[in-house]
Amino acid sequence: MPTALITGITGQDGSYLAETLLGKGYRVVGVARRSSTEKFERVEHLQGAIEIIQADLLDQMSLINVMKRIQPKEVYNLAAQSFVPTSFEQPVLTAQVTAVGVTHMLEAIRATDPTIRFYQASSSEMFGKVRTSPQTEDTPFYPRSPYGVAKCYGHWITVNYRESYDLYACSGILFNHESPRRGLEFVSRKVTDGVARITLGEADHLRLGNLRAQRDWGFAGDYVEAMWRMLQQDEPDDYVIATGVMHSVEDLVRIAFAHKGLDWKLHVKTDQSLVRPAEVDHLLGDAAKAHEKLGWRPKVNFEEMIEMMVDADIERLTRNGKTSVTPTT
Ligand code: NAP
Ligand code: G4F
Repeated sequence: MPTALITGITGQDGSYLAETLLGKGYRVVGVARRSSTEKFERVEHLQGAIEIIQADLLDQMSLINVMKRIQPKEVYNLAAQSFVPTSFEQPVLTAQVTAVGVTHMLEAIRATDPTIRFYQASSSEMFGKVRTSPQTEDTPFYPRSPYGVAKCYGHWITVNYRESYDLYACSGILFNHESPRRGLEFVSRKVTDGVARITLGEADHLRLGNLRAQRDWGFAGDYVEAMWRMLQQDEPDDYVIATGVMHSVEDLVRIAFAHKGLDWKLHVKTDQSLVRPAEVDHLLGDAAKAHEKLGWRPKVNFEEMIEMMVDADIERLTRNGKTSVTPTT
Protein backbone atom coordinates (compact mmCIF):
# COMPACT_ATOMS: atom_id res chain seq x y z
CA MET A 1 0.00 0.00 0.00
CA PRO A 2 1.78 3.24 -1.08
CA THR A 3 1.67 6.12 1.40
CA ALA A 4 0.47 9.58 0.34
CA LEU A 5 0.95 12.65 2.50
CA ILE A 6 -1.47 15.58 2.07
CA THR A 7 -0.85 19.01 3.56
CA GLY A 8 -4.05 21.05 3.83
CA ILE A 9 -6.15 17.92 4.46
CA THR A 10 -8.67 19.93 6.48
CA GLY A 11 -9.38 22.14 3.44
CA GLN A 12 -11.77 21.63 0.52
CA ASP A 13 -9.34 19.91 -1.84
CA GLY A 14 -7.59 17.93 0.91
CA SER A 15 -10.84 16.19 1.80
CA TYR A 16 -11.68 15.25 -1.81
CA LEU A 17 -8.11 14.15 -2.52
CA ALA A 18 -8.06 11.96 0.61
CA GLU A 19 -11.24 10.20 -0.59
CA THR A 20 -9.82 9.74 -4.09
CA LEU A 21 -6.52 8.28 -2.84
CA LEU A 22 -8.24 5.95 -0.35
CA GLY A 23 -10.33 4.71 -3.27
CA LYS A 24 -7.11 3.94 -5.16
CA GLY A 25 -5.72 1.89 -2.25
CA TYR A 26 -3.34 4.42 -0.66
CA ARG A 27 -2.51 4.79 2.98
CA VAL A 28 -3.42 8.47 3.45
CA VAL A 29 -1.76 10.67 6.06
CA GLY A 30 -2.81 14.30 6.45
CA VAL A 31 -0.87 17.20 7.91
CA ALA A 32 -2.90 19.53 10.14
CA ARG A 33 -1.61 22.51 12.09
CA ARG A 34 -2.36 22.92 15.75
CA SER A 35 -5.47 24.92 16.49
CA SER A 36 -7.22 25.79 19.76
CA THR A 37 -10.39 24.30 18.27
CA GLU A 38 -10.09 21.26 16.02
CA LYS A 39 -11.53 21.80 12.53
CA PHE A 40 -11.90 18.34 11.00
CA GLU A 41 -15.49 18.69 9.67
CA ARG A 42 -14.51 18.05 6.06
CA VAL A 43 -12.74 14.78 6.89
CA GLU A 44 -14.90 13.63 9.80
CA HIS A 45 -16.47 10.94 7.62
CA LEU A 46 -12.96 9.56 6.91
CA GLN A 47 -12.11 9.07 10.58
CA GLY A 48 -10.41 5.71 11.02
CA ALA A 49 -9.51 5.55 7.30
CA ILE A 50 -6.93 8.37 7.34
CA GLU A 51 -4.20 9.34 9.81
CA ILE A 52 -3.64 12.94 10.89
CA ILE A 53 -0.27 14.21 12.01
CA GLN A 54 0.52 17.65 13.42
CA ALA A 55 2.95 19.92 11.55
CA ASP A 56 3.02 23.44 10.18
CA LEU A 57 4.29 24.77 6.86
CA LEU A 58 5.99 27.55 8.81
CA ASP A 59 8.08 25.06 10.82
CA GLN A 60 10.82 23.38 8.76
CA MET A 61 11.76 20.77 11.37
CA SER A 62 8.15 19.66 11.84
CA LEU A 63 7.97 18.82 8.11
CA ILE A 64 11.27 16.93 8.13
CA ASN A 65 10.04 14.88 11.08
CA VAL A 66 6.78 14.06 9.28
CA MET A 67 8.68 12.81 6.21
CA LYS A 68 10.96 10.64 8.37
CA ARG A 69 8.08 9.19 10.32
CA ILE A 70 5.58 8.61 7.48
CA GLN A 71 7.99 7.79 4.59
CA PRO A 72 5.53 8.84 1.87
CA LYS A 73 5.89 7.93 -1.82
CA GLU A 74 3.79 10.93 -2.87
CA VAL A 75 3.37 14.34 -1.23
CA TYR A 76 0.54 16.71 -2.18
CA ASN A 77 1.16 20.26 -0.94
CA LEU A 78 -2.32 21.79 -0.71
CA ALA A 79 -1.72 23.89 2.41
CA ALA A 80 -1.86 27.66 1.91
CA GLN A 81 -3.38 30.91 3.06
CA SER A 82 -5.74 30.64 0.09
CA PHE A 83 -8.18 33.57 0.39
CA VAL A 84 -7.24 36.49 -1.87
CA PRO A 85 -8.75 39.35 0.26
CA THR A 86 -6.89 38.07 3.36
CA SER A 87 -3.66 38.25 1.38
CA PHE A 88 -4.11 42.03 1.09
CA GLU A 89 -4.65 42.24 4.88
CA GLN A 90 -1.90 39.76 5.82
CA PRO A 91 0.63 39.86 2.97
CA VAL A 92 3.60 38.74 5.04
CA LEU A 93 1.86 35.72 6.53
CA THR A 94 0.59 34.83 3.06
CA ALA A 95 4.14 34.95 1.71
CA GLN A 96 5.48 32.87 4.58
CA VAL A 97 2.92 30.07 4.23
CA THR A 98 1.93 30.14 0.55
CA ALA A 99 5.39 30.95 -0.87
CA VAL A 100 8.23 30.02 1.51
CA GLY A 101 6.20 27.11 2.92
CA VAL A 102 6.69 25.40 -0.45
CA THR A 103 10.47 25.63 -0.04
CA HIS A 104 10.12 24.12 3.43
CA MET A 105 8.30 21.18 1.83
CA LEU A 106 10.86 20.75 -0.94
CA GLU A 107 13.76 20.99 1.53
CA ALA A 108 12.11 18.37 3.76
CA ILE A 109 11.92 16.05 0.73
CA ARG A 110 15.55 16.69 -0.26
CA ALA A 111 16.72 16.07 3.29
CA THR A 112 14.84 12.81 3.76
CA ASP A 113 14.00 11.04 0.47
CA PRO A 114 14.56 12.77 -2.90
CA THR A 115 12.64 9.99 -4.70
CA ILE A 116 9.35 11.28 -3.22
CA ARG A 117 6.95 12.55 -5.90
CA PHE A 118 5.73 16.10 -5.12
CA TYR A 119 2.60 17.99 -6.19
CA GLN A 120 2.40 21.77 -5.75
CA ALA A 121 -1.02 23.48 -5.74
CA SER A 122 -0.37 26.36 -8.12
CA SER A 123 -3.16 28.70 -9.17
CA SER A 124 -4.71 30.55 -12.10
CA GLU A 125 -4.38 33.65 -9.88
CA MET A 126 -0.77 33.70 -11.15
CA PHE A 127 -2.12 34.80 -14.58
CA GLY A 128 -3.89 37.74 -12.92
CA LYS A 129 -4.07 40.57 -15.44
CA VAL A 130 -4.09 38.07 -18.26
CA ARG A 131 -1.60 38.51 -21.09
CA THR A 132 -3.41 36.19 -23.52
CA SER A 133 -6.68 34.27 -23.45
CA PRO A 134 -7.26 31.41 -22.91
CA GLN A 135 -4.33 30.77 -20.56
CA THR A 136 -2.01 27.81 -21.06
CA GLU A 137 1.15 26.54 -19.34
CA ASP A 138 3.09 29.03 -21.51
CA THR A 139 1.10 32.16 -20.66
CA PRO A 140 3.26 34.67 -18.72
CA PHE A 141 2.25 35.42 -15.13
CA TYR A 142 1.01 38.84 -13.97
CA PRO A 143 -0.30 38.36 -10.41
CA ARG A 144 -2.71 40.95 -8.97
CA SER A 145 -2.65 40.11 -5.25
CA PRO A 146 -0.10 39.17 -2.59
CA TYR A 147 -1.64 35.67 -2.83
CA GLY A 148 -0.98 35.55 -6.59
CA VAL A 149 2.59 36.74 -6.06
CA ALA A 150 3.16 34.08 -3.37
CA LYS A 151 1.78 31.37 -5.66
CA CYS A 152 4.21 32.48 -8.42
CA TYR A 153 7.08 31.93 -5.98
CA GLY A 154 5.70 28.49 -5.03
CA HIS A 155 5.38 27.61 -8.71
CA TRP A 156 8.89 28.68 -9.69
CA ILE A 157 10.61 27.13 -6.68
CA THR A 158 8.95 23.83 -7.61
CA VAL A 159 10.23 24.14 -11.18
CA ASN A 160 13.65 25.17 -9.86
CA TYR A 161 14.01 22.19 -7.51
CA ARG A 162 12.93 19.85 -10.32
CA GLU A 163 15.61 21.27 -12.61
CA SER A 164 18.32 21.74 -9.95
CA TYR A 165 17.98 18.54 -7.91
CA ASP A 166 16.17 16.23 -10.32
CA LEU A 167 13.14 15.94 -8.02
CA TYR A 168 9.90 14.52 -9.40
CA ALA A 169 8.06 17.79 -8.70
CA CYS A 170 4.90 18.87 -10.56
CA SER A 171 2.89 22.04 -10.43
CA GLY A 172 -0.83 21.93 -11.18
CA ILE A 173 -2.09 25.33 -12.33
CA LEU A 174 -5.67 24.90 -11.22
CA PHE A 175 -8.44 27.31 -12.12
CA ASN A 176 -11.19 28.03 -9.56
CA HIS A 177 -12.90 24.89 -8.32
CA GLU A 178 -15.80 24.73 -5.92
CA SER A 179 -18.04 22.26 -4.09
CA PRO A 180 -20.41 22.03 -1.13
CA ARG A 181 -17.22 21.89 0.97
CA ARG A 182 -15.92 25.25 -0.26
CA GLY A 183 -15.16 27.80 2.46
CA LEU A 184 -18.12 30.13 3.10
CA GLU A 185 -16.04 33.23 2.31
CA PHE A 186 -15.46 32.34 -1.38
CA VAL A 187 -18.01 33.80 -3.77
CA SER A 188 -19.60 30.56 -4.99
CA ARG A 189 -20.33 29.28 -1.48
CA LYS A 190 -21.26 32.72 -0.19
CA VAL A 191 -23.93 32.87 -2.92
CA THR A 192 -25.25 29.31 -2.48
CA ASP A 193 -25.38 29.70 1.30
CA GLY A 194 -27.14 33.05 0.80
CA VAL A 195 -29.72 31.53 -1.56
CA ALA A 196 -30.32 28.73 0.94
CA ARG A 197 -30.89 31.21 3.79
CA ILE A 198 -33.21 33.39 1.69
CA THR A 199 -35.16 30.30 0.56
CA LEU A 200 -35.59 29.20 4.18
CA GLY A 201 -36.61 32.70 5.30
CA GLU A 202 -33.47 33.17 7.41
CA ALA A 203 -32.21 36.13 5.37
CA ASP A 204 -33.53 38.61 2.89
CA HIS A 205 -30.52 39.82 0.93
CA LEU A 206 -26.89 39.15 0.10
CA ARG A 207 -24.03 41.67 -0.17
CA LEU A 208 -21.51 41.09 -2.95
CA GLY A 209 -18.59 42.93 -4.56
CA ASN A 210 -17.68 42.92 -8.25
CA LEU A 211 -20.37 41.05 -10.22
CA ARG A 212 -18.58 41.54 -13.54
CA ALA A 213 -15.52 39.40 -12.72
CA GLN A 214 -15.32 36.23 -14.80
CA ARG A 215 -13.88 32.87 -13.82
CA ASP A 216 -13.42 29.39 -15.25
CA TRP A 217 -15.16 27.44 -12.46
CA GLY A 218 -14.98 23.64 -12.13
CA PHE A 219 -15.86 21.00 -9.54
CA ALA A 220 -13.24 20.20 -6.87
CA GLY A 221 -14.05 16.47 -6.97
CA ASP A 222 -12.98 16.37 -10.64
CA TYR A 223 -9.81 18.43 -10.09
CA VAL A 224 -8.20 16.25 -7.40
CA GLU A 225 -8.13 13.34 -9.87
CA ALA A 226 -5.87 15.47 -12.10
CA MET A 227 -3.45 16.01 -9.17
CA TRP A 228 -3.02 12.26 -8.77
CA ARG A 229 -2.62 11.71 -12.53
CA MET A 230 0.23 14.25 -12.63
CA LEU A 231 2.23 12.13 -10.19
CA GLN A 232 1.75 8.90 -12.22
CA GLN A 233 3.56 10.08 -15.39
CA ASP A 234 7.05 9.01 -16.56
CA GLU A 235 8.32 12.59 -16.26
CA PRO A 236 7.31 15.43 -13.95
CA ASP A 237 5.68 18.44 -15.63
CA ASP A 238 3.28 21.36 -15.11
CA TYR A 239 -0.36 21.31 -16.22
CA VAL A 240 -3.27 23.74 -16.50
CA ILE A 241 -6.49 22.24 -15.11
CA ALA A 242 -9.66 24.06 -16.19
CA THR A 243 -13.04 23.56 -17.87
CA GLY A 244 -12.47 25.96 -20.79
CA VAL A 245 -15.77 27.72 -20.03
CA MET A 246 -16.01 31.16 -18.44
CA HIS A 247 -18.89 32.67 -16.44
CA SER A 248 -19.35 35.97 -14.62
CA VAL A 249 -20.18 36.29 -10.93
CA GLU A 250 -23.52 37.63 -12.14
CA ASP A 251 -24.14 34.36 -14.07
CA LEU A 252 -23.35 32.42 -10.90
CA VAL A 253 -25.81 34.53 -8.90
CA ARG A 254 -28.56 34.24 -11.52
CA ILE A 255 -28.26 30.44 -11.78
CA ALA A 256 -28.18 29.95 -8.00
CA PHE A 257 -31.26 32.13 -7.34
CA ALA A 258 -33.18 30.76 -10.35
CA HIS A 259 -32.66 27.21 -9.05
CA LYS A 260 -35.02 28.14 -6.20
CA GLY A 261 -37.36 30.23 -8.37
CA LEU A 262 -35.97 33.54 -7.06
CA ASP A 263 -35.14 36.76 -8.95
CA TRP A 264 -31.60 37.67 -7.86
CA LYS A 265 -32.13 41.38 -8.58
CA LEU A 266 -34.57 41.55 -5.63
CA HIS A 267 -32.03 40.11 -3.17
CA VAL A 268 -28.48 41.13 -4.15
CA LYS A 269 -26.93 44.41 -3.03
CA THR A 270 -23.52 45.51 -4.20
CA ASP A 271 -21.07 46.62 -1.56
CA GLN A 272 -18.00 48.66 -2.54
CA SER A 273 -16.12 47.47 0.55
CA LEU A 274 -16.02 43.98 -1.01
CA VAL A 275 -14.24 45.23 -4.14
CA ARG A 276 -10.53 44.34 -4.10
CA PRO A 277 -7.61 46.81 -4.34
CA ALA A 278 -6.64 45.11 -7.62
CA GLU A 279 -9.00 42.72 -9.40
CA VAL A 280 -8.49 39.74 -11.68
CA ASP A 281 -11.13 40.50 -14.31
CA HIS A 282 -11.16 37.33 -16.41
CA LEU A 283 -9.67 33.85 -16.18
CA LEU A 284 -10.18 31.18 -18.82
CA GLY A 285 -8.04 28.03 -18.97
CA ASP A 286 -6.97 25.84 -21.84
CA ALA A 287 -6.39 22.34 -20.44
CA ALA A 288 -5.46 20.73 -23.79
CA LYS A 289 -2.15 19.41 -22.40
CA ALA A 290 -3.93 17.71 -19.48
CA HIS A 291 -6.52 16.25 -21.88
CA GLU A 292 -3.81 14.80 -24.09
CA LYS A 293 -1.14 13.69 -21.60
CA LEU A 294 -3.18 12.88 -18.48
CA GLY A 295 -6.41 11.79 -20.19
CA TRP A 296 -8.17 14.12 -17.75
CA ARG A 297 -11.53 15.79 -18.42
CA PRO A 298 -13.98 17.53 -16.08
CA LYS A 299 -17.29 15.69 -15.53
CA VAL A 300 -19.51 18.17 -13.65
CA ASN A 301 -20.57 21.35 -15.46
CA PHE A 302 -21.05 24.80 -13.94
CA GLU A 303 -24.86 24.77 -13.63
CA GLU A 304 -24.89 21.27 -12.11
CA MET A 305 -22.26 22.29 -9.60
CA ILE A 306 -24.02 25.49 -8.48
CA GLU A 307 -27.33 23.65 -8.13
CA MET A 308 -25.64 20.86 -6.17
CA MET A 309 -24.17 23.50 -3.82
CA VAL A 310 -27.52 25.28 -3.29
CA ASP A 311 -29.23 21.96 -2.52
CA ALA A 312 -26.45 20.91 -0.12
CA ASP A 313 -26.67 24.24 1.73
CA ILE A 314 -30.45 23.97 2.09
CA GLU A 315 -30.09 20.40 3.35
CA ARG A 316 -27.39 21.40 5.85
CA LEU A 317 -29.29 24.40 7.20
CA THR A 318 -32.52 22.46 7.46
CA ARG A 319 -30.80 19.64 9.36
CA ASN A 320 -28.53 21.65 11.63
CA GLY A 321 -30.15 25.04 12.03
CA LYS A 322 -29.15 28.32 10.44
CA THR A 323 -25.97 28.87 12.45
CA SER A 324 -24.24 25.69 11.30
CA VAL A 325 -21.23 26.06 9.06
CA THR A 326 -20.64 22.34 8.66
CA PRO A 327 -20.98 21.11 5.08
CA THR A 328 -21.78 17.42 4.64
CA THR A 329 -21.39 16.51 0.98
P1 NAP B 1 -8.53 25.77 1.67
O1 NAP B 1 -9.87 25.11 1.78
O2 NAP B 1 -8.36 27.17 2.08
O3 NAP B 1 -7.50 24.86 2.51
C1 NAP B 1 -6.23 25.33 2.85
C2 NAP B 1 -5.58 24.33 3.80
O4 NAP B 1 -4.26 24.82 4.16
C3 NAP B 1 -6.32 24.11 5.13
O5 NAP B 1 -6.31 22.74 5.43
C4 NAP B 1 -5.48 24.89 6.13
O6 NAP B 1 -5.55 24.40 7.44
C5 NAP B 1 -4.09 24.62 5.56
N1 NAP B 1 -3.07 25.53 6.09
C6 NAP B 1 -3.10 26.89 6.09
N2 NAP B 1 -1.99 27.36 6.68
C7 NAP B 1 -1.24 26.30 7.06
C8 NAP B 1 0.01 26.14 7.72
N3 NAP B 1 0.72 27.20 8.11
N4 NAP B 1 0.49 24.89 7.94
C9 NAP B 1 -0.24 23.81 7.56
N5 NAP B 1 -1.44 23.89 6.94
C10 NAP B 1 -1.93 25.12 6.70
O7 NAP B 1 -7.99 25.64 0.18
P2 NAP B 1 -8.48 24.70 -1.04
O8 NAP B 1 -9.54 25.41 -1.79
O9 NAP B 1 -8.68 23.32 -0.55
O10 NAP B 1 -7.18 24.77 -1.99
C11 NAP B 1 -6.10 23.85 -1.81
C12 NAP B 1 -4.85 24.45 -2.40
O11 NAP B 1 -5.04 24.72 -3.79
C13 NAP B 1 -4.41 25.77 -1.79
O12 NAP B 1 -3.01 25.80 -1.82
C14 NAP B 1 -4.97 26.82 -2.74
O13 NAP B 1 -4.22 28.01 -2.66
C15 NAP B 1 -4.81 26.10 -4.06
N6 NAP B 1 -5.74 26.46 -5.12
C16 NAP B 1 -7.08 26.43 -4.88
C17 NAP B 1 -7.96 26.72 -5.90
C18 NAP B 1 -9.46 26.67 -5.69
O14 NAP B 1 -10.17 27.21 -6.54
N7 NAP B 1 -9.94 26.01 -4.64
C19 NAP B 1 -7.46 27.03 -7.19
C20 NAP B 1 -6.09 27.04 -7.39
C21 NAP B 1 -5.23 26.74 -6.35
P3 NAP B 1 -6.62 24.96 8.55
O15 NAP B 1 -7.84 24.11 8.39
O16 NAP B 1 -5.90 24.77 9.83
O17 NAP B 1 -6.86 26.41 8.20
O1 G4F C 1 -14.40 33.15 -4.92
P1 G4F C 1 -13.30 34.13 -4.89
O2 G4F C 1 -12.96 34.74 -3.57
O3 G4F C 1 -12.05 33.43 -5.58
P2 G4F C 1 -10.70 33.98 -6.26
O4 G4F C 1 -10.32 35.31 -5.73
O5 G4F C 1 -10.86 33.86 -7.74
O6 G4F C 1 -9.63 32.93 -5.72
C1 G4F C 1 -9.92 31.53 -5.68
O7 G4F C 1 -9.50 30.96 -6.89
C2 G4F C 1 -8.09 31.00 -7.13
C3 G4F C 1 -7.84 30.35 -8.50
O8 G4F C 1 -7.95 31.32 -9.50
C4 G4F C 1 -7.40 30.26 -6.01
F1 G4F C 1 -6.06 30.20 -6.24
C5 G4F C 1 -7.69 30.95 -4.69
O9 G4F C 1 -7.06 30.22 -3.63
C6 G4F C 1 -9.20 30.94 -4.48
O10 G4F C 1 -9.60 29.60 -4.29
O11 G4F C 1 -13.65 35.35 -5.87
C7 G4F C 1 -14.00 35.16 -7.23
C8 G4F C 1 -14.45 36.48 -7.84
C9 G4F C 1 -13.47 37.64 -7.60
O12 G4F C 1 -13.32 38.34 -8.81
C10 G4F C 1 -14.17 38.52 -6.58
O13 G4F C 1 -13.86 39.91 -6.69
O14 G4F C 1 -15.67 36.87 -7.20
C11 G4F C 1 -15.62 38.27 -6.95
N1 G4F C 1 -16.55 38.58 -5.86
C12 G4F C 1 -17.62 39.43 -5.97
N2 G4F C 1 -18.24 39.54 -4.78
C13 G4F C 1 -16.49 38.14 -4.58
C14 G4F C 1 -17.55 38.75 -3.90
N3 G4F C 1 -15.63 37.29 -3.98
C15 G4F C 1 -15.82 37.01 -2.66
N4 G4F C 1 -14.99 36.15 -2.04
N5 G4F C 1 -16.84 37.61 -1.94
C16 G4F C 1 -17.74 38.50 -2.53
O15 G4F C 1 -18.64 39.00 -1.87
